[in-house]
Amino acid sequence: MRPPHVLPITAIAVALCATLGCGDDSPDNPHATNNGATNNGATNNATNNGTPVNDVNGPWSYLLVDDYTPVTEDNRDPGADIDAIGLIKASDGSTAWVVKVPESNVAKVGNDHLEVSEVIGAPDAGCDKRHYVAVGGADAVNFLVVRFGTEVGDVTVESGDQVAVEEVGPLNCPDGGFDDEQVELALSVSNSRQTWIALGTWHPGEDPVTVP
Ligand SMILES: [Ca+2]
Ligand SMILES: [Ca+2]
Repeated sequence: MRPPHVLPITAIAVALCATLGCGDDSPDNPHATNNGATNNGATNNATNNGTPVNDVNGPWSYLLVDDYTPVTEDNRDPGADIDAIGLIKASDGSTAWVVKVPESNVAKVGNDHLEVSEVIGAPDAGCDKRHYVAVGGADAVNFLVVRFGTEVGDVTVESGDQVAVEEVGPLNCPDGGFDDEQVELALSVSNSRQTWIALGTWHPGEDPVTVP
């Protein structure tokens, strides 16, 4: 069974800790580390280079996109095919795009679109069938951790903002676009990248996910 590696901030997380191996920063599952011992409700004691950070309350620096898409066989674009991710700011309606992908795990075998930097910037895939990353789907723990920004600097995720994933599957192109899996993504935010706060799931065609 796929581990529930993004957990709400509850006592359940403490109980699950022993099972999930909290504190294990192994590359293939780096975000499965909800360290219950450090989640004291409103006062979150997770640290980043020794500096206390607060994961429970925003603003948050990082967005985690977990790919739960069931993958079909012989697929050269396994899982979600993400062109871009926009952060629509509640403050002024502007959109910040991804500027960094500090952490990821993307399916490598048989994947024609495994370059994670393709998610950086405004949408540019169009009908070209390129300039996106095929994350890999639910066959493994496949994910992207991203930061948003503008030419001015980094932009944080705040309550009321909306996260808009640009997924290229159902493109309306002259050749009919291309078939895609039943894409499902789970979105979470964090500052420490050790504890993740779940925002909810998103499927193509749905409205952007609003940050609570
Ligand atoms: Ca796909
Ligand atoms: Ca792109």
